[in-house]
Amino acid sequence: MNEENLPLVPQDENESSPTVEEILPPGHKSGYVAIVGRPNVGKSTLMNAFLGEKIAIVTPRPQTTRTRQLGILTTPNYQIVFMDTPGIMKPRHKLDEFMVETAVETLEDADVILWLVDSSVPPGPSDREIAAQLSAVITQTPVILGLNKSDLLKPEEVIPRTEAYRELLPDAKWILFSARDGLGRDELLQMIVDTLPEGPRYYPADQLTDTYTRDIVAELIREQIMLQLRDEVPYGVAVQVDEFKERPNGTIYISANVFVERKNHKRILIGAKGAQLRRIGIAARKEIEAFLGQKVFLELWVKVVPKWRRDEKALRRFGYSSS
Ligand SMILES: Nc1nc2c(ncn2[C@@H]2O[C@H](COP(=O)(O)OP(=O)(O)O)[C@@H](O)[C@H]2O)c(=O)[nH]1
Ligand SMILES: [Mg+2]
Repeated sequence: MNEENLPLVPQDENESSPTVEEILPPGHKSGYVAIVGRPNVGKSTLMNAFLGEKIAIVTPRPQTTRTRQLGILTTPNYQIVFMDTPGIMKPRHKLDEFMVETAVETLEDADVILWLVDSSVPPGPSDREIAAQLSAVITQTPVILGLNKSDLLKPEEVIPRTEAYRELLPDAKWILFSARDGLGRDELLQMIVDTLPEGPRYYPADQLTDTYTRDIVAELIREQIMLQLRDEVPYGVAVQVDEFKERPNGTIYISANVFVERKNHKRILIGAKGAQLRRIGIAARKEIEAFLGQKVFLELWVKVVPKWRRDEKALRRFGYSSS
């Protein structure tokens, strides 16, 4: 723990003291930062890197993130509430619509918008569309253009690529950085802090997210499914944890349902003699144990819900609905 993360008010260990008034330094800054951009530019990677914890799942596949997820970074001088969002793209079904709506609504709640792009490739049509949307809000909400994946850029590409993106939104502050390597990341964080308004802490200093532990566990299972299954199958998967119990020996027993859209997807997920599901379960269990810091016993049940991505009721049940 570095000095910056030390609690400001020394806490008496024997006393949980919610009544103690928080003393914040003068000029304390705070606010909501929406991380937006097309799928796969590194939004979730960056949020996890800022928090130093894996709150949001990350895979090389587009459209991994489905809901808005908070990541709260508290230091003595500021509190940033990052809002990781699904990528903005053309919707093909109700789940996509929900994902895009989520991302767009998040813009309205933001004090600062962090627009991420993948600097290793030239701007594409979705980057242009997002830029057009942002140019309508930049007069009210400051936008920072974060050119991510600088580690993949050749030196001679730096200037033309940077200019190609900057042209899309000339009024935005910008920075080239790498979420993965960390180059430029601290400078980006400083840029965000400089842009934030003065304000109070919105969340307790030790709170990292508002997502329930069991929902993060479900996401960690879905992450392994995204990583281990090919083609379309993982996009039709939803995961729900339905039992989460600590046993007397300290092991956590978790039972989760994995919903798929078709019978043949269920067969693929389970694999020959259950081998595929077992691999997914083992990998997910390791991730969950790292996250919880406890031993985990994980059971997965695969169930078919035909066409759930187009079904309002099923979407609500799986938490992919705003109403
Ligand atoms: N080379 C490189 N890859 C990155 C960087 N940031 C993210 N990635 C990779 O890009 C892919 C998508 O990342 P993710 O955070 O899921 O993107 P999101 O869809 O925008 O949330 C993953 O494979 C990441 O490991 C970076 O700075 N450099
Ligand atoms: Mg993501």
